[in-house]
Amino acid sequence: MRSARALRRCLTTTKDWRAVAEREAKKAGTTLDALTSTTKESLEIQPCYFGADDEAAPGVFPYRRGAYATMYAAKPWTVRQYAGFSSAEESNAFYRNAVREGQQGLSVAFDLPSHRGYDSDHPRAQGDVGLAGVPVDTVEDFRTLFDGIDLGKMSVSMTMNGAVLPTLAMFIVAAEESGVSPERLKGTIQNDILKEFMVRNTYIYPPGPSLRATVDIMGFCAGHLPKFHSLSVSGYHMHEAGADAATELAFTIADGLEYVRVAREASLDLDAVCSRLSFFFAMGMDHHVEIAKLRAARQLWAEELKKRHGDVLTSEKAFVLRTHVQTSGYSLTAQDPLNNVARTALEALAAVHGGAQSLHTNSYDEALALPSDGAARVARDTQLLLQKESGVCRVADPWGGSFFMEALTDELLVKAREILAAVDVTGGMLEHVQSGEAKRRIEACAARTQARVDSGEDIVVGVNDRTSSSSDVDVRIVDNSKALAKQLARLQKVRETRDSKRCAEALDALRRSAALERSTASFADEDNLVARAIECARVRCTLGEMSDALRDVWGEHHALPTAAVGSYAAAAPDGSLDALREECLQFEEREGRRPKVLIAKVGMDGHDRGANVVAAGLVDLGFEVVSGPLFATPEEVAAMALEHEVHVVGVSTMAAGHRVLVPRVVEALRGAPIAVVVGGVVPESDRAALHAAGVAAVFGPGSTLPDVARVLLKECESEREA
Ligand code: 2CP
Repeated sequence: MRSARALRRCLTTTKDWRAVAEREAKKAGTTLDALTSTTKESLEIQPCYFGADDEAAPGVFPYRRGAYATMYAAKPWTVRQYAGFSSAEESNAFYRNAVREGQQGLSVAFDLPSHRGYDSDHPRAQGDVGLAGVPVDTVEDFRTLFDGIDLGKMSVSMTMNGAVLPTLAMFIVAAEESGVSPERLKGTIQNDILKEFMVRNTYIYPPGPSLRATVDIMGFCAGHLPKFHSLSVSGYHMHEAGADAATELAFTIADGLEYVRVAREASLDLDAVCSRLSFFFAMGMDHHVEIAKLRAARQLWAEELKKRHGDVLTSEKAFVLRTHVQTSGYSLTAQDPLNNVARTALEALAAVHGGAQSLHTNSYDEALALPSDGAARVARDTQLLLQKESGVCRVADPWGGSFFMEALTDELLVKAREILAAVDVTGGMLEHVQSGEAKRRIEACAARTQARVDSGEDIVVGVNDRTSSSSDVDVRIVDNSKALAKQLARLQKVRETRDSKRCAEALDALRRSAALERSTASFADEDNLVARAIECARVRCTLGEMSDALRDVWGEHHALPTAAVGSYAAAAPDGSLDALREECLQFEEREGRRPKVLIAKVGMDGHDRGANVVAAGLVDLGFEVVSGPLFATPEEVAAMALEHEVHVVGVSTMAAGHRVLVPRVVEALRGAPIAVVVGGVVPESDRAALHAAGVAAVFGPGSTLPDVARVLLKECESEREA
């Protein structure tokens, strides 16, 4: 029976909820009463349900049940598909069409050279321009990208971390030149550099100065762009790199807390900063765990923020974790790709039941190539049918009060708090990242997961539960040469028509401000790095020039490859690796050395989960493995292979650069007794050309480590005999 105290609390909460819900309904242009809906059966559905003893309510601290009291009943989540490819013109046409067909927010994917701060005419950029996103060199590219789109109305998310200062500056200037002042801009910049050092790898500068750029952006946005989210604290990439839900949850919240800590140290207005912090999580296939993850994330964030900064935070909005969600790319399979439609729908449903504010649904062909138009349409429509056909928008937190879901949420909270406490012990997330501890934990998770899939303990339908499958779908092939020619011509024109003296002065000022020892984070500070980058963008300095100016002062970050040696073998069933280990031993006895492989990343593609898992697993089997650095040129890869006298080079490629870059690796090794194999996202239609260029084998997503190892051993053997 309920105690009088519990009843009082319950009533208090419901009253709190009602007040917030009425406010929200008014903001959404309706009334709370109007949010009660009726089914075909004349059943009445209220916007929220409460248990008798239930203290928790959506829209009320600690927000476990939702960021908003009325959730989707008053305003559905934003359908926000991440896209960008080839050129600003083509991406603009794609966006305009998507908006016409029901997309509600934009999310820009930049190409890899832009991420790493290279103009499209930089020698290192060749092979990657316009492939995994749109190239942006100057303000003119931004003007073209958003042509015909009202930036005062449309919210725009930009996934950028490395070259974040030039990108934000060029966006602001392009908007100004189209008549939209900064205070009207709505949207988000990812600007989450900590996770780049852990998993995503599109950093440019060392952690210290990178974090300084982050804080200057937080400060600048808090003062000048009040509707714009200055940071999207991202767990997504941790999930994709193999982190389990508790690790993704804890590390993401820890990253967020680190940003708030440095913002406080810089004396920024914490209410303004926290009210426009946003988050970004992945949704994988473990349905209930993923729903619980978002519920736990909101509660953990609100409670930790209160504990650490409750003495200065006064705005309610500051405590609310609002999040974008993307369905998992890692869960998609190259085998039977149409099955991915079902996977994505299930993951999207988890995001919605978990209470996401904004959602990207992946295309079914993404394990094969960049999304085709048809696959992108199915992905977007998956969200539209959830919003418009399924009835999921009627009620907030439909899982609230479920014995199972509440217990799962509590258990995840306990696990995440344990991880958070361990991070605190090491001195916070910056320390945890710099020591490599965070990356090691995620890589160990990834190796264990791979071993469970390879052994069949975890089933992936179409991959390890049957012997035959198909990958027969048409995929998008971006013609890099056309995109490059167009881009280079526009860049050249800007360089020829601008005032070079003013450019040099603006770049000097940027350099001087970057060299200052003191904080420049305040929006009122003329040395604020966003303000300086805006001056550069106005006079048409390029993204590469601004990035180079900062490189001059801050230097570059070079990560050492890591491999979670032992994790794969520890998770593999007893005895399952014995035969392969024996073959490696026999090779060593014959040759006097172990089979030796260079695992290489080439071009601007920083996705290293697969490369790291393979490298660590091969060591567990008895190979000698050299892990190459990220972002190597084909010629650097070849030189490293020769220097280390490997038998085989395994090139890992995830971002479509393989068509140009891999043949260059083969060419640079011509005449040497070294085979080249490729692993990653390689469309079926590209395989023949790779084989014709001299590639010995191609491994797509879903290849098991033992299968890869067997082929590598064979190649080591034939190179030895050659
Ligand atoms: C929302 N609103 C409501 C309600 N719900 N008003 C009344 N009743 C409700 N029930 C209001 C909000 O208060 C807000 O107004 C406005 O509607 C918009 O809502 P929101 O919740 O702020 O949604 P949003 O504008 O879509 O913003 C969502 C996020 C934002 C998460 C806060 O940061 C975002 O869109 N992030 C997207 C990040 C992204 O696209 N990342 C791409 C990653 P006010 O503004 O007046 O308060 S690409 C990934 C790849 C893989 C990569 O990284 O490599």
